[in-house]
Amino acid sequence: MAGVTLYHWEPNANSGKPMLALMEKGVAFDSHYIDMLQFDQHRPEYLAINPQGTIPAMTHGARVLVESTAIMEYVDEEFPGPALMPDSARDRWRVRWWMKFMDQWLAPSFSMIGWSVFVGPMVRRRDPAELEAAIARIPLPERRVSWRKAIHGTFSEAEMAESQRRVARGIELLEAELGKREWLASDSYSLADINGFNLAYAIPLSQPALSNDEKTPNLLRWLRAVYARPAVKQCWALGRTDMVKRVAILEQERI
Ligand SMILES: N[C@@H](CCC(=O)N[C@@H](CS)C(=O)NCC(=O)O)C(=O)O
Repeated sequence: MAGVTLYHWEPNANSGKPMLALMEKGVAFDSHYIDMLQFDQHRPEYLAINPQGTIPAMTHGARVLVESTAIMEYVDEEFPGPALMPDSARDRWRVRWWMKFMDQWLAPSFSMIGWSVFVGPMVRRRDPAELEAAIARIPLPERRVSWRKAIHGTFSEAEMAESQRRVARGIELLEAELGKREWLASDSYSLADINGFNLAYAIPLSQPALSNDEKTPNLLRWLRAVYARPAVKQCWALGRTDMVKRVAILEQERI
């Protein structure tokens, strides 16, 4: 059988999606940790796999796959193991609706806050000339802009306010949806839950005024239920940064 190699950073956002999907399916894979904070994703060895210089990427035999959500769908269809898409067309539509909403509208706002609160401060202390050289090696021009803003702390107030607005709205929508059923998009655990958890696992810690057991009981119930899954524990155990270790908040009985 052709081997699977996953190039990923932490179990967080886009990298965590295929990591967790593979683990839920029980697919063995070679894990290549790409240290985003050391700009490994822009080194020639990795650009030979994904010329865009973004993570994650997966190889399956001679196939090279990029785009985290599309990789998850590939993993679900290509390998045996528990189905991660529901049976009915309506529920599959709902899974895809949520994944599109998160990937396109909500995740970029979480990501801007994450870059400004964690990623920027983690790399900012380094030698400015070294950082400029690292930025110059980034293949996508729009990513050069984001990295500069993260490093220099120059996301505008309006940009940050819009991100915070979207995060608040996202929390409301998740809470309402999770009041309707056990899992996010259907009565069975699906790719929408994997996608959503990667975005939302630290919400009670990062947005304590908006999300806690009193204000968002359904969201908290769901976060704890996802975190209780063996594959999720196995996946988050691979986390190396303090950012990802925030998942431990879900071990508290009351938040
Ligand atoms: N749409 C892509 C986005 C990938 C992406 O932006 N990944 C981030 C990490 S979550 C990244 O590579 N950031 C590092 C960089 O842009 O240099 C996907 O879903 O795979």
